[in-house]
Amino acid sequence: MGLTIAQKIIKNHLISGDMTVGSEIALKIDQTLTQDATGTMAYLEFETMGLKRVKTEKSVAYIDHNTLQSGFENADDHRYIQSVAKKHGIYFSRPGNGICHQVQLERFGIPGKTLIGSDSHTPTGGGIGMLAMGAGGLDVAVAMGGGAYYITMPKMYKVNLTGKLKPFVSAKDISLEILRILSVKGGVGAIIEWGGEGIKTLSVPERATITNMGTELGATTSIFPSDEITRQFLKAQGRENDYIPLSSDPDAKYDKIIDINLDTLVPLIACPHSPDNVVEVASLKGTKVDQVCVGSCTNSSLLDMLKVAALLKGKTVLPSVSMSVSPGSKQVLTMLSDCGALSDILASGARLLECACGPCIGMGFSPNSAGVSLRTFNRNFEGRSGTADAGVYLVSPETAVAAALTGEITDPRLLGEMPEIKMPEKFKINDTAVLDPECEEKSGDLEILRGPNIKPFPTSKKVLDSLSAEISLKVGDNITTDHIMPAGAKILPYRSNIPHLSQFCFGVCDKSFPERAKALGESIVIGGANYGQGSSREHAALVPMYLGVRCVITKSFARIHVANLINAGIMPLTFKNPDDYDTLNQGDKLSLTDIYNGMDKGEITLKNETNGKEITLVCNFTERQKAILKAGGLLAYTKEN
Ligand code: MIC
Ligand code: SF4
Repeated sequence: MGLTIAQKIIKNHLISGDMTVGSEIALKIDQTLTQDATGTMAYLEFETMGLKRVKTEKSVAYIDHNTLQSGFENADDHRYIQSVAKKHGIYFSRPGNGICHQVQLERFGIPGKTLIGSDSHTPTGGGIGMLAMGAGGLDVAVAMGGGAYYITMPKMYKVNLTGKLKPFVSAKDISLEILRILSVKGGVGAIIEWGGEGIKTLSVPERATITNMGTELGATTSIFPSDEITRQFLKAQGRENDYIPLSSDPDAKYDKIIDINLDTLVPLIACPHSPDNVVEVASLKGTKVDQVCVGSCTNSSLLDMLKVAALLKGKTVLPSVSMSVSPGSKQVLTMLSDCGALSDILASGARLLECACGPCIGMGFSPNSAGVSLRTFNRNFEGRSGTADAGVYLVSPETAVAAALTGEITDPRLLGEMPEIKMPEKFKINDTAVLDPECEEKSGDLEILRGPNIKPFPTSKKVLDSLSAEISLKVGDNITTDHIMPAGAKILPYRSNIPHLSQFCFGVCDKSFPERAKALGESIVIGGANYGQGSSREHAALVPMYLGVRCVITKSFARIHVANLINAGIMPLTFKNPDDYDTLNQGDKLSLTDIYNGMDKGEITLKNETNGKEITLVCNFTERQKAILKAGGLLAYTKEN
């Protein structure tokens, strides 16, 4: 039987397991990336393994999330990551060099290779034909140490594109269209391959916009073929030697096939507070807009920036709108500046922000009270912007400019003629902001620089044969990691300080949670469907673990989060009958008995001591996952083994 692109890469990297959908497979990982908000923890974990050098082909540590702060915390974290990188054979991308996914695509991504990153948007690399996946920091640490990365063998979906995008409709609208079709749960357990005649009209950065936002579908990853367009991109980056062609076999089998005709696609917009809350831009015509942000790992390529500059040229951003532009990398910013397009952006009144995540993760530029913010980003989860009552909408760069110029949500097709954008044949290459690690002989003498904000890694408890604990919190469907462990300017500097971070846990849902959980000592959290969607941040598991959460029971989980829970020694269980969710309330006392036997059978019985009801919970743990839980988390398990 023929293979899909992803199946071919998996086959080439398979360490153990068989490629039957739903079974656990172990993959060899060629490249890793970390960013600073998850990196400190990942490198602390790597250090506990006691290895001299990383064992990957290339590992890169980026500083892009938490680049500007007051206080020593950030500077200390950056110095720590820089010193670990130098000592252990990791490349270090300095703050200001750009957003990890954009820089990885430009400078390091290689078709056919595997990449895992401690950031959920690592699938951006699928735009260049990589099998690129987001993972928790501990899984990345293990991969850096040469260990395998374990995933559940995904189903294969195919999206066939036909036709060609009309002016003012762009790759972002394709991302929003697939979210409209599949929803934020629709990609769970699947890899999405993009194909069809229509992909020949999409450049690598446009493909990367689509694979980047595939994360919002809950997909394991998304991938494009590596073709002539990929070769051209690598050539323009001075890396033609990294090119290999890659396509699916004509008789490859897919579990689902979706067709999208680019000719008929129109500008789309995702409304608050979910990326799949998608409608046509025209249907919101006239909604007043306060803020417009262009950038993030979704839409910060040179092509995106040149479009924005061309549309803003000779025009003025309305006084009622505050507009920011953050180019994705130093390469993008330099080229934008050299060709004069940056002046067009600045002359329009838009503000230039650093080449970093910035407002996307609530690092400044929060909207005004109850403000409407149109962003070219990938997530509009409640509270993520830093303004609790803001309404964040996700749009293309074209729709962003239309709002900046008119002060309201406006179909960008009303802007007139789309200016022609000419992309350069060669990108400007200057890798001075990527620091090489020290050679192996000299690295032994290097000191690791640790500041006082870096607290020891919290230790978890072993899962025992029985558990009696109270429900400390009950939440609904689609709880994101931004609900569980918020980010933003006030909290991000403490990513390496779990005790401090714990004060903010579940802050979006219930500010009294941390105190209550601490007072209970041990507790259980109840969730709805798709619990833990969004970020790869293992802090959304480590912090609840620190607060004594021993078990999370939900209708279903998001992929990376469930792995993070197991790695942290927290037992993730699901309801056999989802209606049982309604019978549980905060404060109920629950007991789980005969857990070990239950793990083997795949079902554990829960008794609600408060109302006397018995409920069946499902667990499909692999032997490895059972052993990790019984050991008290992946670090303890790794040490034991
Ligand atoms: C995000 O977009 O939510 C982040 C911030 O990039 C996270 C990583 C993190 O929480 O540090 C992600 O997507 O994994
Ligand atoms: Fe950074 Fe936003 Fe991309 Fe996350 S989604 S990596 S915060 S730009």
